[in-house]
Amino acid sequence: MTVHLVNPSHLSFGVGVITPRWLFVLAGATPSSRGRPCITDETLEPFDIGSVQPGDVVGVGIHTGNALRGYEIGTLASKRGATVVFGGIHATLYPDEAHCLGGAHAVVKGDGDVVWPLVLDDAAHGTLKPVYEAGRVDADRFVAARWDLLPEGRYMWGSVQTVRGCPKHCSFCSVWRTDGQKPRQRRVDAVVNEILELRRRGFRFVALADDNFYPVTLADLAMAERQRNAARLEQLRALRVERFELMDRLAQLPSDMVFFTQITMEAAEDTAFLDAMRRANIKGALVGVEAVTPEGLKDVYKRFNHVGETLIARLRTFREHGVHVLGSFIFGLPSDRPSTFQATVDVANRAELAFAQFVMLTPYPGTVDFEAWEKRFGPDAPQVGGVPITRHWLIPQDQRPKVYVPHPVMSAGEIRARTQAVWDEFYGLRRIWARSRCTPTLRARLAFVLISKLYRQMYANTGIATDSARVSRANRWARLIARPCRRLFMARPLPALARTASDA
Ligand code: B12
Ligand code: SF4
Repeated sequence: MTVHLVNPSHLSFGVGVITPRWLFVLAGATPSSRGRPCITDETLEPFDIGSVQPGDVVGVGIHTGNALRGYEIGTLASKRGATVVFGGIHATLYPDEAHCLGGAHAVVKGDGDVVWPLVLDDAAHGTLKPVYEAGRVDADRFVAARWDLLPEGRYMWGSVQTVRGCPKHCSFCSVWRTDGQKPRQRRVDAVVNEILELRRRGFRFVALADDNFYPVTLADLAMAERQRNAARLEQLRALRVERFELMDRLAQLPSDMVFFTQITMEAAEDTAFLDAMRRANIKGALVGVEAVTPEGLKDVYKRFNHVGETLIARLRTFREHGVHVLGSFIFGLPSDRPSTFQATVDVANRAELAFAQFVMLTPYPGTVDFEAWEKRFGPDAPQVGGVPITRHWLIPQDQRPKVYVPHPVMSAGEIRARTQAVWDEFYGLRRIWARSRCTPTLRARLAFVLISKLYRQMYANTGIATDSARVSRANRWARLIARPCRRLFMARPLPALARTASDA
């Protein structure tokens, strides 16, 4: 019995930016008695269905965007006599879909770390259950990724998770509902060991694939103090101390390491935290700015963010403390107006962001926005090829409309065109070249330019463009520049690096 693990994608670029972590974690959770798992990441190349034999187990992990391709793989694998198991956020939210459309024999809801060996046992004994309620696993039971199974020369960044869950409750995000609002922080040693293993293999760029790297804010601490809630205060302080411990350990790793993470803007008020990030070589962070107006922030339940000059000052604080920002903005919020687009790109430029992404408000399942959007249609949602658009992920890729929350004054077409224009302006060559000054050498500046262009092609054109010629042009472009880009990220492997910093 061979265990196959497949990350579905309808587009393959040959080279991937970030390692899809779940593949290597599930491989780590596969007992050695089940042999060496075969890993396929279809963002590199399509899955070879011919490699599946009767009696094999095929594990497919899906998020909403790749669910349909996942169902295609599951159905084909099932026809070849394999046992098919689905997992991932989308399967957690819609387990029945995987059964009806994906040939699933079983679906794992929640974290796969602990339940996976059990599923494989049940598959071997013919006692598989249709659904496994795996829930949220405690941080000390998170399984380490098996980086020894990484295909050679394919990825630019490794990915290591340090915390799951986020205490916030943004309306467009499902994380706080699925991963929970209680931060589950991994042991420092476990995190460091994985990073060391990646560095040994020549990875010096590592994404800390966390929902929110800053789960305890100064405001949280102040509130617990005001409420004289000693137990809560102690708990929050312990979490904060652990964050600093982790960053102290990261600071002791080889000095060429570069980390990137996701964080809320509140971290700008905590300069001790930012300084620890800088020492730890966490050189960049995605910050969810989302909106530049108070109304927009209210729309997304993110009133803890700032607007106006304070917003610009907060974003600059990151940079002043050595953390470059990838600002994330959402367009299409009910309060957005045509003028919001230029106002947003002006903020992005004035705040001296290194990178920015401009996404259109998309109703993702499991979010507050999705529920409201689905409810508006009731049973009469418009259909494409017999599929209601409230199940847009089931519409074949070439006919799938880009679904966005309807807007009171702008059509989806107008929002899309204005969003593209913002990408074009922010990623114009002259602007990128000016931004590249944030890097120390000419070589690094050239790398910055190449990466900016790659990011723009991979993200904007394949993500928000509806014109298929533009999408396939962007795909070809991305394929072309992805390989030379990858080389810029790699370092000399250090096979002799000690196992943990404390072994050194
Ligand atoms: C890191 C990350 C990224 C990174 C890296 C992606 C990569 N290559 O891995 C980047 C920044 C590139 C990214 C991009 C995007 N992301 Co993202 N990302 C994440 C994040 C924060 C962590 C994912 C991760 O690595 N987790 C660690 C692994 C170990 O956990 P896991 O994937 O959940 O897997 C566990 C279980 O789900 C389960 N499991 C998973 N698969 C399987 C399979 C089987 C067989 C079994 C048994 C179990 C199982 O077991 C695993 C171990 O416990 C998640 C948030 C989250 N909490 O999931 C969002 C998240 C997955 N992203 C999301 C989105 C929307 C996107 C984008 C579409 C954003 C955008 N607007 O463009 C793009 C799409 C990219 C793409 N085409 O894949 C959404 C997905 C929502 C949805 N319903 O699909 C999430 C949930 C965040 C959110 N705000 O809601 N993302
Ligand atoms: S968008 Fe970010 S801050 Fe908001 S709930 Fe999701 S992970 Fe947390």
